[in-house]
Amino acid sequence: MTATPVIPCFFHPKQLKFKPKYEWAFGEKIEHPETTARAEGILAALEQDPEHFVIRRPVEVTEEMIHSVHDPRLVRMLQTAQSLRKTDTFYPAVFMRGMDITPDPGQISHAGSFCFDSGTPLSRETWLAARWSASCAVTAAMTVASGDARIAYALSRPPGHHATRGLFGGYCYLANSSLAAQCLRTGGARRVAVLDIDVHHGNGTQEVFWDDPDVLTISLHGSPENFFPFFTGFAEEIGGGAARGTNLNVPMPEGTDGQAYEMGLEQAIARILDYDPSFLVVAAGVDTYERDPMGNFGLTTEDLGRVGERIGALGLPTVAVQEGGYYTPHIGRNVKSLLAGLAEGARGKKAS
Ligand code: OKP
Ligand code: ZN
Repeated sequence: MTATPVIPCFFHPKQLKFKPKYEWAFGEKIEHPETTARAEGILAALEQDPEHFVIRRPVEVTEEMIHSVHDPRLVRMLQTAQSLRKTDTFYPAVFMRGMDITPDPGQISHAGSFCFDSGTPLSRETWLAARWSASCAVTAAMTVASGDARIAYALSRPPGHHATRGLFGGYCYLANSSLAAQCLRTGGARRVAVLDIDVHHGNGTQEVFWDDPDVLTISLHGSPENFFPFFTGFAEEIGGGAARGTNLNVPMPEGTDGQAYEMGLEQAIARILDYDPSFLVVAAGVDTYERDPMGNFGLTTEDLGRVGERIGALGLPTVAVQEGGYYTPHIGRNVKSLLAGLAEGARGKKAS
C-alpha cells in the first residue's frame, strides 16, 4: 500500500496580525467570529501530521495579480486603512447610494462605498493579513500549475469568496479563490472550475467570473432565502453572455445533512465532468460542520472526509483554498478530514 503524497500547505504568520474586534448580532455585541484561533487551530492540526502535510511560506502576491481580479480602488481603500491608529477598528457605517457621488478610496469615511456589509471591519493590519492570505492562494495555485504537487492547500485567512471585484464584505477583503483560479488561467490553463463548498454562497467568485466562459463556478450552500448573503446564490443565476451556463448554484435547506448534501455534490461533480477543466479550485469552507457556530448544515467530520474523497476522485490537479469554518475545538480535524479525503480520492481508493 503506497502512502498518499504529502500536501503542501501555505500559511504566513502575518495573517494573524489582523484581529477584527466584534460584530453586532441582533443588537448584541459579540466577539467577531473570524478569529485568529480558527487559523491557529487548523495550523496546529496540520503540523501534528507531518506524514501528510508540510507547512510552507507563500510567495508575496503581486499587485498586478491582485488587479487581475480586483478594482484598484478597492485595493486603495484597504491600503488607506493602514493609516488608522493602532487601536482603531473602523466599521463602515455610511452606505450612500443613488446620488451623484464619487467615493474617494483615500478617505476612510468613504469605506462604505467599497463594502457591502457592516460586519466586516478595517484596521491598520487588514491589508497586511489579506495580502498574505491571498498570497497563500496564489502560491498554492502556482505550486499545482508547475506540477510540483497534484494537490496544494492555502490556509487563507481572512477568507475571500464574498469579496467582489470592487467590494469587501462577509469577512472577506480579497477574493482568494478567484485569484487562485485567475493565476491558473494566466499560467495557461484552458479551463478552470471553482467548486465552493463553504456553507455560504460564494457571491464574489460568481461575480468575478460571471461573464467568463473559461471559468466554471459552482457553489453549494444554505438557501439565501434565509441565510447570508441573502441576495445571491439562487439556482436561477447561471452566468451572463457567452458564459451562460458556467455558473451553478445549488442552494440547500437548513439542516442539510451528509446524505442530503451528497445529492447536491453529485450535481456539481456531473457538471465539472461535463465541463472538463484542466484544474480545480476548491473554495474549502468547513462551516457545513454540524457544530459550526455560523453554519446551518449538519455535516460530521466523517462527512467532510467523504466530500473530499468524492471531489478528489475527479482526478484533477486541485488547489484547496480555506474559506469559512468558525471556531470549535474540531476545526483542525475537520480541515484535515477534508484534505485527507481529497488525497484518498485522488489516489483512486473508492469511497465506501
Ligand atoms: C463568511 B464565510 C452574523 C451575520 C453573518 C456574515 C457571515 C460571513 C461568512 N451576525 N455575517 O462565507 O464563512
Ligand atoms: Zn462561510
